Amino acid sequence: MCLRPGSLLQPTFATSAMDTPNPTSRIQIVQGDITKLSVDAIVNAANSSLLGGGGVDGAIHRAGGPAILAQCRLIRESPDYRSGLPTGEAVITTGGLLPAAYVIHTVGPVWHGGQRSEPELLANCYRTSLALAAEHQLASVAFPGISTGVYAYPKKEAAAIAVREVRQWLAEHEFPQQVIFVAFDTESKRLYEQELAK
Ligand code: AR6
Repeated sequence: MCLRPGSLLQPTFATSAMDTPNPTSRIQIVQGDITKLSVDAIVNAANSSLLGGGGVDGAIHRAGGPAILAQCRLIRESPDYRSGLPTGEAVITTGGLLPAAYVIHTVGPVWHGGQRSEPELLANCYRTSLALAAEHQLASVAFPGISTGVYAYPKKEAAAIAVREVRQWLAEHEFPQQVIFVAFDTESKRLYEQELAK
């Protein structure tokens, strides 16, 4: 499914979580700008400062307005996050002016060749984000390719981890009911499709 510029994605929920034994039926792939998605939460590939940056982080803060940054600043003031959000963890804020109600901010690993626990840390991003979505009983959550831009994680390996973790989560949990992988380019879309076909 492609998103036209300016269009909003309205995922359809043809089935409920409880009558879909196959978790793959609760996963969708779309190509486009994640900030346009009308879902319960979009996930942000943030940095540990939580104070914004480039890539999808910049796009989310631009489109969502200052309410998101204000809540990120409050989170940073809490004792747990004084020195930033650790890699692999996740926090939730309002979606501000976005069509999405919430933004789940997670910090992916910087790719250093794969020997610095990058796969485990990336898997943690998906699990902690999904856990927050479940805690808030969110029906639909959209993920960008965490770490696959500025942080240089190889896209194929990242897609494999993303699909594996989401499938496993959905097989064991009712929430979120629907997960959307958002590919920013056709290459990423193809990689998600290949992984989902396995
Ligand atoms: N919608 C969907 N996907 C997007 C969008 C968008 N609007 N924009 C970019 N992508 P990146 P990272 C894709 O660099 O690698 C920031 O400065 C992009 O093509 O945004 O985790 C943060 O503040 C890529 O596949 O995140 C951190 O400092 C994916 O989103 C750092 O970058 C992630 O690319 C995080 O780096």
